[in-house]
Amino acid sequence: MSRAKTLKIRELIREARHILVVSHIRPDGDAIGSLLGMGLALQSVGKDVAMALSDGVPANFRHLSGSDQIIRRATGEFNLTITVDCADLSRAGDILGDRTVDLNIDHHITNLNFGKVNFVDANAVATCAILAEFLPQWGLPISQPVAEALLTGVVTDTLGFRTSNMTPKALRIAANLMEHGANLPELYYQGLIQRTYNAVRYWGPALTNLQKRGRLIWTTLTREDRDRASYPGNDDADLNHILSSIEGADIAVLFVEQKNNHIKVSWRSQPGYDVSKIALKFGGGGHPAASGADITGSLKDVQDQVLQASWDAVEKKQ
Ligand SMILES: [Mn+2]
Repeated sequence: MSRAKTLKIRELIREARHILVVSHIRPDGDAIGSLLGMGLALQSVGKDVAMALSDGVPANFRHLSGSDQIIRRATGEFNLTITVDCADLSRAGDILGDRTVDLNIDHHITNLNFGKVNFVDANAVATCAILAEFLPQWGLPISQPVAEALLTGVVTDTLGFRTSNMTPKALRIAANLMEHGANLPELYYQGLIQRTYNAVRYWGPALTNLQKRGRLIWTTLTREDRDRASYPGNDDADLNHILSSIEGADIAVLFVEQKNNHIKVSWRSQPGYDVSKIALKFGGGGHPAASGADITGSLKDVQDQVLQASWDAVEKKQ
């Protein structure tokens, strides 16, 4: 990043008094970590900071200090508006309203550069990794709570340092955050390993009914499964991580039944496939290795169509 941009950001921060920091809907560890890392660092130099997430903080990140300050709606006037980990404005939900974004900090290659100043590094493993590297240069210290927030984002976005974009630099950044007091084993456990009893019970029927045809595997999570397990969300409770660990499965498809005749479908694939192309056919999108779509129709119809398209992709490769 250029020296001029670093100085510009330093100046923006120095001159602002009331600052709004925002991250994305359906927040993950990097969204919450970068929001808290930026927000708490700004507070520590005397700024008046509002940290906002349209969907609030999920239960599994409420151990992070400062998470109780995160609000869902931003009211009042701000001199500086910052987004973190948002590739486009719609990702912020309805928080921004007609506010313009002064500073856009992100690591998504698809970032639309919607800020007045854009600090986007697609080689960074997480937005938290960018902050860990640059906060000190912007005049913001890395306290222990800031280090804990940032390490959470680095650990979760890399699935525990094992995504294909991992670099020696990312490990050095993590080591530096540990030196600032972040407890890696604890944050790793809370961000990636720990699950609720109900979430694992919810997986039960889907694992029992797991199906396989050649190198394609699939299963379904129904509304009834959720009710029986008293699982509060409408997502897959990370069952995808288990499906993508199965040997010999090139493409894994998971159907999650929703209300009103909607089925959430997600694909995970081994290298050499691009499941975003399949997702795109059904109005969805994503990455080559991980994609999703929200499809209207009965479970049976959606399964028939999606499995046919997914089977075609597996067969084409063979
Ligand atoms: Mn991220």
